[in-house]
Amino acid sequence: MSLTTELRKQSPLREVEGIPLPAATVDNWSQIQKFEGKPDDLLICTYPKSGTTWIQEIVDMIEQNGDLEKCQRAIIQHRHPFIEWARPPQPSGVEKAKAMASPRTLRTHLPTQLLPPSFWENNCKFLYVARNAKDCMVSYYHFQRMNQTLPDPGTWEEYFETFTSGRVAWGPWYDHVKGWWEVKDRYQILFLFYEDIKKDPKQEIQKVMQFMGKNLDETVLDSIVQETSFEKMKENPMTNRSTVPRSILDRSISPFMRKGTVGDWKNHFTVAQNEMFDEIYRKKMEGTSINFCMEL
Ligand code: PPS
Repeated sequence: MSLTTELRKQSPLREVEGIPLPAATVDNWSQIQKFEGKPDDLLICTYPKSGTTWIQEIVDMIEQNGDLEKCQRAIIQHRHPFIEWARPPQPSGVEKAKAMASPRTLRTHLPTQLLPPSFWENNCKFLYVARNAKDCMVSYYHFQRMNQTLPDPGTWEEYFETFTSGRVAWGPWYDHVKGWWEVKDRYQILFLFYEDIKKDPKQEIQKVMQFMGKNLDETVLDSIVQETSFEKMKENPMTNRSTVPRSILDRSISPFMRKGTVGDWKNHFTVAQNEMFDEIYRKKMEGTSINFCMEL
């Protein structure tokens, strides 16, 4: 059996309250639930493939006052502990977060109902980035093709069904986005859209800066806009995942920094799939005021 097949077999998804999660995360679940958020934590929250890496780099550039060299201190996965991440014998996300000095910036893909309760109790700051469901699906499909620790996505037609029915790691897109949208006015939550950052990065980066309580001048902001562009981050070994072994992320199948655009779904969805998805989406998202931009 090849290493790739071996990895995919070893890493089935298991469920917590009906949400599929990587098996190692489920094995570590009691530690994750007991995790102690601190009042000065900033938690970056996203559904997978919604621009997590992008907002992490933006946040770190703001934190480091635009000093790119300081952001090069470590690969992005190591700068902000991923709280539910576990791959023994490596230290888990919880262990890394506990070892980190405050103020901490952490990241998660968890839906609201699975978040460790202390984050709510301590009124931490949450930065949520949402991306339209169709582009998320396309991005996740290519990621599952290249990520040997996630289930093989099969054909695009098969994946369309898998994603649409929410049988992917971290569960259905609809409930994730709705869950965070519904609590956004009750907690310290800055809710951003991938499409808005793409359209007007400076304006959105300014919102992040204000939310973080920072005040950077125009030239610094301009350089953050430049350094966090897709083109720059694709070439940056600290953000493009090129240091991850190919047995885990196989870049010969698809790059991690793939296209970074709004509307790539049009190159994947058939007319019939689009109609079917719109109908399911309408039902799943009924009653919510959230609006997505599907193309720029
Ligand atoms: S993960 O695995 O869940 O952490 O992935 P995540 O970082 O959330 O999402 C990856 C997608 O975000 C795109 N990306 C960017 N788009 C625009 N600008 C910048 N700077 C940027 N950085 C990352 C990345 O290319 C993935 O999207 P796709 O559509 O697959 O290209």
